[in-house]
Amino acid sequence: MKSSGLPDVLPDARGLRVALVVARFNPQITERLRDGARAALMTAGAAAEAIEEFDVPGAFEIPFASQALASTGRFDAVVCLGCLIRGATPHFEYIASAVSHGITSAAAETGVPMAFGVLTVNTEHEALERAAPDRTNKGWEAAVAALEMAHFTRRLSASRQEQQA
Ligand code: DLZ
Repeated sequence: MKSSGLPDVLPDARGLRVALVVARFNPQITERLRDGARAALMTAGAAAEAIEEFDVPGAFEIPFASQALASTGRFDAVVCLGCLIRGATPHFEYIASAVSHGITSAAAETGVPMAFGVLTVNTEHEALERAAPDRTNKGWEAAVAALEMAHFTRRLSASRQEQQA
């Protein structure tokens, strides 16, 4: 049994517009998550110009930026990328909780799927393990989840339109 929950086949990213929201805190990790997310989207067929990247200071700012971007109507999905390290972050629990709840609310309020690519780890070593340059990279995984949910949202909206026709 796989632990990632990812589909066996990469969802098709052609025609989808995706925002990457990347926290600058712990950049040695978040840049790798960003690279992983980009690699997944490009491998899935996304056009380079369909991927837009937005940096924010830290993970705490991710929900606000994601909601603002989703509200523009320009994106089919948002990939949220950040890194919280317990040992180095005294109020780790508060930030982690605010970020996860904030992203959940932002997606629910806008109707735009948002993938959670925010690492919550004990050490930098654990973070590096989750940011390897391969398909185990959590940025890659978040991007694939975002694509899958973008398709889900499109299917749902198409079936609603059919019912109304
Ligand atoms: C302040 C802070 C701390 C202590 N640790 C982290 C962290 O591990 N990861 C992260 O992304 N951001 C951290 N921040 C910054 C907050 O997310 C936020 O940017 C600031 O509190 C300003 O609102």
